[in-house]
Amino acid sequence: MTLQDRAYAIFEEQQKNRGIDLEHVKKKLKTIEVETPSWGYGDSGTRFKVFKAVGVPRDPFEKFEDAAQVHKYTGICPSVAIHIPWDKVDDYDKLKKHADSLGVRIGAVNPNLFQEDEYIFGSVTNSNAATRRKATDHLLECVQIAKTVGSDVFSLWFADGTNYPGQADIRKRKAWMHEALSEMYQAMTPAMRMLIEYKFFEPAFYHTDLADWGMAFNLANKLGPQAQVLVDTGHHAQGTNVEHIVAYLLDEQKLGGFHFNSRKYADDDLIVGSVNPYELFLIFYQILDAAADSNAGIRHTAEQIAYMIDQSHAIEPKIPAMLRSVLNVQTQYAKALLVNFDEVREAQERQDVLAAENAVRSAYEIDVTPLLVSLREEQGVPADPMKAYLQSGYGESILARGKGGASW
Ligand code: PSV
Ligand code: MN
Ligand code: MN
Repeated sequence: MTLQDRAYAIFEEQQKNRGIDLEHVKKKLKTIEVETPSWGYGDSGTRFKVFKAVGVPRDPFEKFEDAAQVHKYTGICPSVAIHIPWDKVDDYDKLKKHADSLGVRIGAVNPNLFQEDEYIFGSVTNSNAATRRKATDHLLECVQIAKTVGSDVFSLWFADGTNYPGQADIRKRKAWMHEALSEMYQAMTPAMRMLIEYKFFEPAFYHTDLADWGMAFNLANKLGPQAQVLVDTGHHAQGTNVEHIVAYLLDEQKLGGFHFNSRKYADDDLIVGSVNPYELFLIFYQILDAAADSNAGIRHTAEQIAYMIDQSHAIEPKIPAMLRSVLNVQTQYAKALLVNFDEVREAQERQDVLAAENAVRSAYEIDVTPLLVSLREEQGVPADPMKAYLQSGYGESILARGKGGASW
């Protein structure tokens, strides 16, 4: 018996004693998929400078090659989000085939409405009708691209907002946002979903057109069932109870997906789980709770969640940083699966505050290494994905690409 076999046998017995069936836990762990973003493999930086690294992909095809490495070593990242026009290619079918050949697929399509001079005062909310038309046409172009590459998810984030009181008509902009998204909604196939992201500030500092989950939720409700809210974990004010938002949106069957990342102060881009792993655990606790709801619609919403990473690393080597992120997500998901929900509910019914809190927290405190190693053995991926990647030589081989790769 190897050390791991012994560790797993003890782990299994401990969990059995806690009332947890590890076969069920493993089954759930085998179904989670975490999408990585194409822009996470390119050069990145801050508002002040884009740092140029050696070995960064020079085009979307190479971004997919790097993303395929993350899938190869973790087994849970079979899709890659694209950002248009950052990932604009002449032949999307060729990109799709390239992804297929690497064992991955194209995931969410992210329209980019913040990089052109014309969008300085907004894109779909610009008071200039021609600019709004151009922005809306870009959304429609993205629907066409999604049809070509076989993707059925859109992640929509708008940099639209204003910097000063009186700068623009907030209510008109609200109507224009709705108008543009309605046009896009109409163009979608029935299988497609539009995930609407919100962010409370930056780049606008006075008002942001979609500033919080309530605005995204209201808009999604008006648009229809194929529109849902995307929770980017980095887009909240300090102290926001993100897991509460998650539970609320799940209950309303309007939670569409996540952009995972961490932040200590303002926006995003720190490795998910690096700053507050307990928050990530508590998000999964809410999701798993909803996944067992008696309401089939809520269960379905929980099952359909698109888990995506939204990080572009500036000071870290990009592929290992993405591996770290994915592994952090998997670890917290595994821990949340160890919550004994009956125990929580019984304590809630008794209004035993400490027992209820303990039932949740105690799962978080468990070291899930033996479980994950056993899972990876079953999935045919390395027990230590990070170590295996670092020893693979891939990181060295891509240095031949030189400097000057794609940004974001
Ligand atoms: C900007 O805040 C941002 O990080 C949003 O979260 C988007 O999802 C992402 O960029 C890609 O456009
Ligand atoms: Mn995001
Ligand atoms: Mn962001």
